[in-house]
Amino acid sequence: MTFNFSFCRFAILFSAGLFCSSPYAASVTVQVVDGAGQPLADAVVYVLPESGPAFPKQQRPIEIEQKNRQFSPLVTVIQVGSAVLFPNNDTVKHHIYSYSPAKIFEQKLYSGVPAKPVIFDKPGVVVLGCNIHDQMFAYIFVVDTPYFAKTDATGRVNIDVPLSGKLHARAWHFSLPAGEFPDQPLIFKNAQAMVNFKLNIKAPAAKSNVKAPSMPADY
Ligand SMILES: [Cu+2]
Repeated sequence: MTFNFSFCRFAILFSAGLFCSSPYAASVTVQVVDGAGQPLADAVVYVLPESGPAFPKQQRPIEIEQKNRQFSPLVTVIQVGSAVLFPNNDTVKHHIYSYSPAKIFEQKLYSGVPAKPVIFDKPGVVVLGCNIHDQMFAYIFVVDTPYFAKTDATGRVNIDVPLSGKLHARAWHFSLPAGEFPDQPLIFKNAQAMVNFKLNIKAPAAKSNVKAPSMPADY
């Protein structure tokens, strides 16, 4: 009896030790679909604390290339404060810019890899364009959390998160009406949470149907 009790206590302590030594304690599974219930690719999902201090920053090197007169990838999600490099891997020059309030910048006519990355210091949606090629556009979604993911064709993502206080998840897609960031609280059971987002999008917008941003005359 004593042995069993001790063993049991040991097992609990051992598991607790493993649990605590992991940087992540819980996992969130998210399914994103469009208005017709079809899996939605290129949706961004991110997890935020409901109150209290923001999550710490995790810096990761980010690149958005220009290739075949397109930006790649179309959608990039980054944490506030991240540095993004925009290498031009085409033989033609590009002049890239954003006039989105979250980040106004331009990199004038250049080829190759710019010496300096661009720092994105405010959360929000940044729409990239090219002053030479109107068909070029891309989205950078800047979030104030290191816990984010982008859906693939299955519309499904897993995000590992620390289990600290109340958390909620948000979703975003470039075809959503401006300013819409659907939000849901996360309810954990055995360190697992599942959330479904049905976004207010009639059908995933074909890339060619999305209008490229144009540079305003007073920019
Ligand atoms: Cu261009």
